[in-house]
Amino acid sequence: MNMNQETYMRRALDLARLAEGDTSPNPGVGAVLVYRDRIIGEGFHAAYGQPHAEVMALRSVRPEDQDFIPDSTLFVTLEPCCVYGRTPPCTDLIIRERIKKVVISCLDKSPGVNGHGVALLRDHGVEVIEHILQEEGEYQALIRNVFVSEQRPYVILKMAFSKDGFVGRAENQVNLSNPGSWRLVHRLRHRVDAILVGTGTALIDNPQLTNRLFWGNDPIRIIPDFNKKLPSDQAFLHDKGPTWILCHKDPERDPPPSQQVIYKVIPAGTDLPGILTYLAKEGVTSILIEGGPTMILSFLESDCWDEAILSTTDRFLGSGIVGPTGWTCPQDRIRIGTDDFDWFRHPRYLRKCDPTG
Ligand code: AOF
Ligand code: ZN
Repeated sequence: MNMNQETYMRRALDLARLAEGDTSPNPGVGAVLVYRDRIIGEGFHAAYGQPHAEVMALRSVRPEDQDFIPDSTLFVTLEPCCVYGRTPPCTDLIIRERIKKVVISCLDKSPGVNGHGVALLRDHGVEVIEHILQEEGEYQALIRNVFVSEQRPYVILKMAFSKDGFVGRAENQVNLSNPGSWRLVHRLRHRVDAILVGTGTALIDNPQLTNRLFWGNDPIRIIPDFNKKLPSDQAFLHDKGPTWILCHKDPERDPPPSQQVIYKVIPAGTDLPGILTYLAKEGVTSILIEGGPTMILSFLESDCWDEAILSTTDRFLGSGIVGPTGWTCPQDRIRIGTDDFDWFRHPRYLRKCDPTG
């Protein structure tokens, strides 16, 4: 592996991450233009509908470096697009600028791209090097690639455990994380399009489910309420954020309590994968499942998840609802004050996992 290629791709990945949560339904993408071991341009896709990373990188080149563009190498975290979306194809730009070498991390599985961007560049004599920091690049593009190739949202499970393995009490709300951790949770909320909780959690916690401690948008709150359990004074039915209530066809249902609340009718008997397919059709590319345990368990049992973030606080509850067990091989662990956060990826994404290691 060429170390320089990795170094520049790492920079491109850093740039891509700057717009985390802002680019949906696009992935975050970064690009770096290098002439003789010197970065002469860099950029990232900042928001959906805004110019792509390649465009931003080329726009950033100073006048005195413009002549070097054709002899530079363009590092992009994702295969350049070759289709007209909200913006023109980046492959056209690369060919027009006569750039001879492009290095990418992974493919864009979007319809019409998925290898065609690479092929088109090669057909025009551009040398394309693939798979540089592929694992990191694939993770960066994963929400987009799962959404377009599996027609379902990317699913992140989030749960908080007490030190003795409980996730809460059936009858009342218990806070199982410290204020420092809340910010991380709000950052997660910013990362996704939507957040889903069961009616049990909604009733016990009466949560707001907004992103108040991190910048950026609020996710859509989604609550499956097939048995009409939600009282109309629920907090999230009355603030300014968007809320979707999933229900079966019910002509007697009261009108939505506010303009931001939308009823989404799902046929009775639709299973969890079917609900996810429905949400993808409604444009939801990623969803954070914040509980409660029954909801999380149903995602685990249906094998409908991609990532799980579990926090464990130093508090003992002594009794309560036992959380799902059997989590081994966290991919990462961070500590925020008294809370440990373990980050798991679904085994399908892991090369190997040694529970004893
Ligand atoms: C790139 N560079 O920075 C991004 C790409 O609707 P549009 O115009 O934003 O285009 C959507 C397509 O571009 C789709 O295939 C998406 O995955 C890709 N995103 N591609 O070359 C970028 N953000
Ligand atoms: Zn593009």
